[in-house]
Amino acid sequence: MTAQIKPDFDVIAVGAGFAGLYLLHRLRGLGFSAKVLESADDVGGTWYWNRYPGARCDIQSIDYSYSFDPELETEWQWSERYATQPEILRYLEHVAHKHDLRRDIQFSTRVEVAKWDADASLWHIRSEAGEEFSCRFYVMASGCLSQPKAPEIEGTDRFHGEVYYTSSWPHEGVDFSGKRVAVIGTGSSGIQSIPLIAEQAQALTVFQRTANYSIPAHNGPMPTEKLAQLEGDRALYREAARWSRAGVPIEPNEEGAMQVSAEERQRRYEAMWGAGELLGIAGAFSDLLVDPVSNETLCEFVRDKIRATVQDQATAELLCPRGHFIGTKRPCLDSNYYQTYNLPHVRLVDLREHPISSITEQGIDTSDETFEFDAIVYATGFDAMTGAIVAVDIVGRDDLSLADKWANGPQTYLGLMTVGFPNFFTITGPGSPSVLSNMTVSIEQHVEWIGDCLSYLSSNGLDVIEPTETAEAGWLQHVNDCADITLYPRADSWYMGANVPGKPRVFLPYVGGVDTYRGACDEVVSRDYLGFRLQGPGKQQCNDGVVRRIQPDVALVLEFIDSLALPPMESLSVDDARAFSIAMAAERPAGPEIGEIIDKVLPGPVGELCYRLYRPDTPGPHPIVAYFHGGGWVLGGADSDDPFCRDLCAQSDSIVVSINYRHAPEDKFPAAPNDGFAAVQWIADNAGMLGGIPGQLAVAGWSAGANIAAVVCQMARDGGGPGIVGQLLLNPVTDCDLTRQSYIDNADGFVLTTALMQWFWDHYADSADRVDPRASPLRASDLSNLPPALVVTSEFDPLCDEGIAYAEAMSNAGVSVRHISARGQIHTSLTAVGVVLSGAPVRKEMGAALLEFFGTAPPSEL
Ligand code: NA7
Repeated sequence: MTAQIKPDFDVIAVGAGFAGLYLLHRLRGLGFSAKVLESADDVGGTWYWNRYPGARCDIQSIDYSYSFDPELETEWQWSERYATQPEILRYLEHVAHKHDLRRDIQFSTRVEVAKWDADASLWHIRSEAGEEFSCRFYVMASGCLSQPKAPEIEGTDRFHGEVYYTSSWPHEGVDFSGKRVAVIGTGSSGIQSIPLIAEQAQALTVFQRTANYSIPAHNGPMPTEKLAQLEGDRALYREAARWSRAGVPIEPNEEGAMQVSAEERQRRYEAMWGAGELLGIAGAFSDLLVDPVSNETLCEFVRDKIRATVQDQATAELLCPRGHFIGTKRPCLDSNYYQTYNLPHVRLVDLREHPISSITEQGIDTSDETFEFDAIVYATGFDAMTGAIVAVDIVGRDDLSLADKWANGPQTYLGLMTVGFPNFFTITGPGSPSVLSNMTVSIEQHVEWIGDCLSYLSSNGLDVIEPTETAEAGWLQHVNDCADITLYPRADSWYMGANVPGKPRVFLPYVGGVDTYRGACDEVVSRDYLGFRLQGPGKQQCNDGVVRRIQPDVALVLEFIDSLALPPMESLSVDDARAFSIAMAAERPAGPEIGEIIDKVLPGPVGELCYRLYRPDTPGPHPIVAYFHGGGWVLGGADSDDPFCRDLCAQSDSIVVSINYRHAPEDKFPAAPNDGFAAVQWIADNAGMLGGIPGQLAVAGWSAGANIAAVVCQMARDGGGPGIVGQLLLNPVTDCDLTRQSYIDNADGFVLTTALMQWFWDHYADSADRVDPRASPLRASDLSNLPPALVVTSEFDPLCDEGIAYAEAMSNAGVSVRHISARGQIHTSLTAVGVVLSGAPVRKEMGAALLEFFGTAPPSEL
């Protein structure tokens, strides 16, 4: 129920930085009354507080600018490629002045409490000074890196000298001339300030806990080429930024680091080093943030640069980052950072070797040394992303406190709203691209989304909005799915909350990309605010649901396939379909290296059958997996499933024998299961010769191949052997009934279509044959006494339901069955080794299941 009590303001926002200023301007333009409350005594946010020497943005000024005001774009000229803090602050002051924003900003006002009033449908806000306000909508525009983290060092209050925090630097500046100075912390703030402090100080000692990767900014005048690009067509440039991966228009690189020669890699890294752009680091190759081996090549490149720059090699080695992948902690952009250590009065202290035991009256004691200083500078970072938000006591529905709700990590829908806190928005909140993007682009997107949302509510007689639990849980899952395929979660970074003791270890921003994210936000709106509950006097609307259910890397594959605008496979001739599937297969990564691969033939029921044997790189003999490839009984062969077979071989430490059974329409049903059964019998009889362990035989297959595997198990049971210890059925075809719900829900758009499945059946078996249990194993009258099974189904697969039905039917018949439902996967994605990384955990489980069938412990390296 909502009530129509008029609050003081339509909107109150906290923070007068980039976000709050634009929000105020936007809301005014839309006709809302808005007030910004700001704890500082002027505008600027981050750029108001962080006035330390050397403070600059690490995104180029051209990009780190507002785009909403075309006039501003031309009237403001940046003097440098990477603007200094004073210049960025002047820019924000100019914007505030130009749009007369200060009249609606109340400075020196720190918000202490915000409480939702469910009866009146409004927020009550109270400042630290006890001033009270009310508003319909409450927005935290408080920045992602604005809540300084305590240094967490014993004795900080004992020091008698000067103490400075980079995050709240004195406005009048500091003169370090003739002083002995300590800097604690080597993140961006430390790395930017150290060279300038060293220029003044009599002696500078840097206390480093974790060495960070830094690349030279090569700062200077505005780059003419980039300027020309922007000025050529500003609207186009800004639009490209909005739909880019990180909020800066850069062509993504599709090549992996190990796909090029060592010389080419070096050439690209040198170019990146010369370009001096943070986004260029991750962009040098497509896989730097997902593949440890690729990433390490760049880590070592940077370490070599450090070694070449820093003369004292012991210091150089201490400055070489180790233990985290480059990019997984925010890398830095510097001017003369490493060179500073060549100055005779600059010293580096390694806190890993000798931690600080305490700050003393005179200086700093480490575990092995006593230092005396005149000044200590703390560059120790922030309680990022959530710190500033929960610093306000925000109380939502039913007295729920946001700090309590987020105690185990923030839960948001789109990083914009959170369940239980109606009409409360966060700009660049956790779960949005925020700190992994050019902030100005992400800020503008959020401000505009919120503005549009409030306009929608008001023009539809609605005044309360809150996400649903389903939508929020789905988004959190998606945020984690995106993070989990990257190297980010492995680092102890502030992205993970790891820099603040006791903070839950969760990945805070959204790594799926600015473009993908904007697409999701737009889609939510176009689907009637999907996942939001909207209410107004006497009315409400809710289209509940989850906006991104598919795994992020699967979505990329689908996007790529879409971009090819291919004809549907079922419209092709069999020959063309085969040629096409061979061409597609040739483009994939090869799969892992294994011990040996042999192509040979075995005797089939009517002539020889080709097989490919994959042998692990471990001493044999090994158990054997007889494998049947996918392809709807019509397409495929050893090559089509080669990367998957290599992976299965490596994961299960077993020999995999991929059997090339006869294909339809040349050889229709029951040629395939007959070949399969004969091949499995032959493998069982010849296990020793193949290097296998007699009696240790499992069958496996994917799709139509899993159909054959399932049928072979039934034939072996009924034909008195051979003994099969387990069956691995990946997305199996188990029945000819194409009316199950998954055929309807996933009919189109997920590679294997219902129409294509129909096409396969039409080539494979006549109508009368399709109900034969050797074609539709689900129809067997008896499913008991079959080998233990692992059945894997994929959520977005037309075959999903029949796989589940087969697992259930076998289980009901007393067979030991495990079923894995692969969330967000499609029919083809789990076999896409090296492409769909989100499938890796399921592939690992498949390998583990085979090991279990064989009663073997997993090899130690798995
Ligand atoms: P960061 O990047 O969080 O860096 C903080 C640094 O301070 C980092 O090197 C920390 O080491 C170090 N630190 C923190 N606490 C301690 C204690 N107790 N003892 C020793 N060293 C400590 O913050 P910044 O302000 O530099 O940069 C924040 C972001 O602003 C930056 O990423 C840009 O996006 C802009 P640790 O790594 O935790 O071992």
